[in-house]
Amino acid sequence: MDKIFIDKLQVFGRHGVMSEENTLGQMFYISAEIELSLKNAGLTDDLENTVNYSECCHLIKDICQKNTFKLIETLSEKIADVLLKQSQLIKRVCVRIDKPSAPIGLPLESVGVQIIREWKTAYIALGSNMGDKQKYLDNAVKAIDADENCRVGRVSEFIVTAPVSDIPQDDYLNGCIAVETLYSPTELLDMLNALEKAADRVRTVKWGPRTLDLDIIFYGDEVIQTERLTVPHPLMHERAFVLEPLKHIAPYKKHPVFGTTVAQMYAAL
Ligand code: A4P
Ligand code: MG
Repeated sequence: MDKIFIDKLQVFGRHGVMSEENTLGQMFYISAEIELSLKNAGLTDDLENTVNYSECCHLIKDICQKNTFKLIETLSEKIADVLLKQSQLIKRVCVRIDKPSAPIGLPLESVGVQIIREWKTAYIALGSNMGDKQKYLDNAVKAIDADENCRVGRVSEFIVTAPVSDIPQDDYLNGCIAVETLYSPTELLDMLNALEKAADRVRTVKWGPRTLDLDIIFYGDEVIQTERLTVPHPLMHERAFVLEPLKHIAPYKKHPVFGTTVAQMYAAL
């Protein structure tokens, strides 16, 4: 990927765990690599098609000067977050902070941190079979898009499906969306669970009727198995109500474990 880089921007700041660091302050050297495609800008010679590095430098300077953090980890996290939200063109940033005057009492050139943060693509399956189903799904898509750490991309058609369950219940309305997100998988799950809760979802029986169900189908190409979360969703490949709408928006997306595409999984059902 192409990059814009800022090398060792010098900013005076008051970050540190020691109280004298917060009062006296010291110099921080901040570097950033901002990944985006520069081709369009190169072909058109138009600043609109790239990111203004001067603005980025001033943003970094402001974050460093207007806050006092104990940790340069926090400072780097804030800088990465602001840069990633600065333009839709930015996919990934690497932020490095050098603190050569850190009060360590040993001869060294510099200490510091370096972090890489990026927009990840997640696919989320939506389902509802109670109340105004269309409204529950529409509101969920709107709420996800309104979250500053998410950008909704493609939205599938919503389709009516027969319930897959031993419990008699109404037909479902199902859909899938692609979301660019800065959340980690568990943060994304927390956000989705909060939206389910806000939609008056009550968990009584597994696979029972629900106002709103939001499942993470894929998160990039990550394979995750924790107590709270399994990604890819363990039953997605067996479920037409997931695969059919997912095929509308991502037919060639590959399952990171099976290696088959969404279209192939759907055809195999
Ligand atoms: N959890 C683990 N992995 C994930 C993940 N990838 N995404 C955990 C979201 N949550 C995940 O989920 C229970 C717990 O699973 C969560 O608290 C989370 O920590 P839940 O939403 O309360 O339970 P659920 O939805 O009943 O279970 P599950 O396994 O998500 O089932 P499905 O696949 O959602 O099935 N028929 C039709 N036609 N359409 C439907 O949408 N949905 C279901 C539920 C059954 N039949 C259906 C439909
Ligand atoms: Mg669920």
